[in-house]
Amino acid sequence: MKIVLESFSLLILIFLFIFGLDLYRDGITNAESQSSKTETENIDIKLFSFKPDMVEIPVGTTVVWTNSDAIEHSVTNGTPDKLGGAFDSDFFTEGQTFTFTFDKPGTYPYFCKRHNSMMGEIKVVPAIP
Ligand SMILES: [Cu+2]
Repeated sequence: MKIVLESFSLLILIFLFIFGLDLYRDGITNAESQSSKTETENIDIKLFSFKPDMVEIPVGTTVVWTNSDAIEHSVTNGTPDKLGGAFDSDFFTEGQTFTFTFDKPGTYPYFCKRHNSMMGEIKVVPAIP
């Protein structure tokens, strides 16, 4: 009888341990996915292109461009024919970043002033309550 009771309590302990661990993991995953979606968006500049080149973000998001090319690029709002004027990083080089926070919904095309074939677009949508 004693052995049966002991194995039973051991089973409960194992069950609680596994279940508790899962809840703990879920909590961490949720916190991570929320913060990365609502606060910052990272764009890599590599091999003369913006990766990803099309991004949709909720209003208030900060976008961080990181130059991974050993050459200077810019992140300039608008198109080579018509500047947008909302942001312009000017030239920055390998390892440097440019950061901009989008406070107004809208579509923001951008390009590199030195390599006009480099183009991207930020679509800013109203925040989801
Ligand atoms: Cu460039």
